[in-house]
Amino acid sequence: MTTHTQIPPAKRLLRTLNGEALWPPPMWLMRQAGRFLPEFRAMRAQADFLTRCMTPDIATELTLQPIRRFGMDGAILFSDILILPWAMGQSLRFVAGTGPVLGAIRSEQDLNALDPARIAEVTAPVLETLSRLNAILNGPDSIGAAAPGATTLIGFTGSPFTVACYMVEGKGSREFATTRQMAFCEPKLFGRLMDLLTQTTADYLCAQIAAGAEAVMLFDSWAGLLPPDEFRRHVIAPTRQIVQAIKARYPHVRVVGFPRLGGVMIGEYARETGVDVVALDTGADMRVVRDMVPAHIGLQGNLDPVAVLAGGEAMRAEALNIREAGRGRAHVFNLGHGVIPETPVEHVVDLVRTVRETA
Ligand code: 1CP
Repeated sequence: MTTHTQIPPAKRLLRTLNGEALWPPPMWLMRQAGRFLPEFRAMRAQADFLTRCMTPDIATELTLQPIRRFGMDGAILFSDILILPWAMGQSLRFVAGTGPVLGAIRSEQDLNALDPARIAEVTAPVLETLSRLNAILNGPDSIGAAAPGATTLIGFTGSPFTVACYMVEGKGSREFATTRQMAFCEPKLFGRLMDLLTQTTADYLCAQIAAGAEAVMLFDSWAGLLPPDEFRRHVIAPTRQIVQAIKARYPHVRVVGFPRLGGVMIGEYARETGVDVVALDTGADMRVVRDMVPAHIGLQGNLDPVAVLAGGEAMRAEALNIREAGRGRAHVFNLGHGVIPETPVEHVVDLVRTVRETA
């Protein structure tokens, strides 16, 4: 266990991930590096999405944009959960208006064509981006609104189940029925895919930590599609394996898990996976969840992104309500899902001011 004295006092997010209950809570927003920022949209024309992820100059700049503007406590790497399957050789394109399109994995043959040995080489630019970001964020200079050394660098991947959803379906979906049917009807094939993802995800997160990520987050955006036993098999078990693999090598590094739409399974997820912080989706009532999650585990979340789109008094009231619900706990203020692209920047400015006001 890392003692708190090793963490610079200014790194409020990292202190919270290590279990301290700070007031006001540190904050960052899922998808904070994104289309709602004019400076992000200005850089979109320069290169397509994958190129932006794979070019350290661009990915570093895009990661820092929300830090400069808002002084967020966390900087999340500009990347995507689908970089990992792409790095193993699965075809991937991002189509404007449609989202990601992948060459779907449906057979042993498709699975055998993936090559995990490529990951280290293909993701080298991502790791380079992380090491540059670590040097900048921990360097002597302020980053716009953020004081020197105050921002925590967050690496991430998708969780195996959520990444498998995109790999099998070949695109986004509301139900991921093809994927879940494969899990039921072809458990061997699906199990092999899940094992491959569990191993490569753990390795990739360890590589991100070695490169400079100060904490990591596992996005399981589609966890809530699964019935309880499948949730245990495809969400809890692989997450536990990944957390164990990380902790075996980096015992001090904190892991945030986001079992989106996990509902009543959140308590079991918190107790069984070993994550240090559970990120809550919009529908999870923090006043209920705080009693389901053991007290030593932190909470992250969970303002409705639509409240930030709406702005004004309704947003401020709901933000303060959530801040209050986390009082006395290690709580990272965040949204319940990503920032909506149409969100006015001034609403985010107002949100940051509201969460940080002391009362
Ligand atoms: O510019 C563009 O049009 C590309 C849009 C975009 C961006 C900015 C995509 C495509 N991904 C990202 C960045 C991204 N994705 C980050 C970066 C850091 C940040 O948060 O600011 C992160 C953490 C993600 C994670 C991600 N990608 C998730 C998990 C979180 C969530 O939103 O549930 C998922 C499901 C994806 C897949 C993905 N990538 C992109 C899109 C549009 C999608 C969703 C596809 C779908 O299901 O319809």
